[in-house]
Amino acid sequence: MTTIRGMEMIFLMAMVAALAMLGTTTAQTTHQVGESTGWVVPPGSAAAYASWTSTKTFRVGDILVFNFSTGTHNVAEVTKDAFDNCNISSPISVSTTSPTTITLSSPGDHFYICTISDHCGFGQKLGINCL
Ligand SMILES: *[C@@H]1O[C@H](CO)[C@@H](O)[C@H](O)[C@H]1NC(C)=O
Ligand SMILES: *[C@@H]1O[C@H](CO)[C@@H](O)[C@H](O)[C@H]1NC(C)=O
Ligand SMILES: [Cu+2]
Repeated sequence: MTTIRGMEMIFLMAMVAALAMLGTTTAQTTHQVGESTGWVVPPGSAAAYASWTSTKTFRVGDILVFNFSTGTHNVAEVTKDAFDNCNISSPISVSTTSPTTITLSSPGDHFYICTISDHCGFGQKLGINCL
């Protein structure tokens, strides 16, 4: 009996350790923005990226990959106001090289637009909420 109890105890401790590891290990997801379409002036609907984000869950530590033709588009992080109005005058940051990889480092809303021509106005804009 004592042997079985001992085995049970070791098994339980191993289970507890495994669960503790699951709890603290944050799985990092890489999101290809727009999937195979990439980061473009969305064909068809300006709601394309909103539709894409609605199928995703974004967490701190996740990575966004914006794939585009360098020189044709860029990735600017902007404020909500700039996002809503497609105001390209003072982005928080701009990346001009594809692919642009952004690691989500804080929870909350994050907004990205393309500042070239009127691409944002035609729907090249991505707003996400990060958990
Ligand atoms: C990235 O975009 C370029 C230019 O549009 C395209 O040729 C390439 O296939 C894309 N790569 C991926 C992994 O989607
Ligand atoms: C665009 O943003 C800048 C900086 O925040 C602001 O000064 C300007 O008034 C905005 N332009 C429009 C058209 O909203
Ligand atoms: Cu663009």
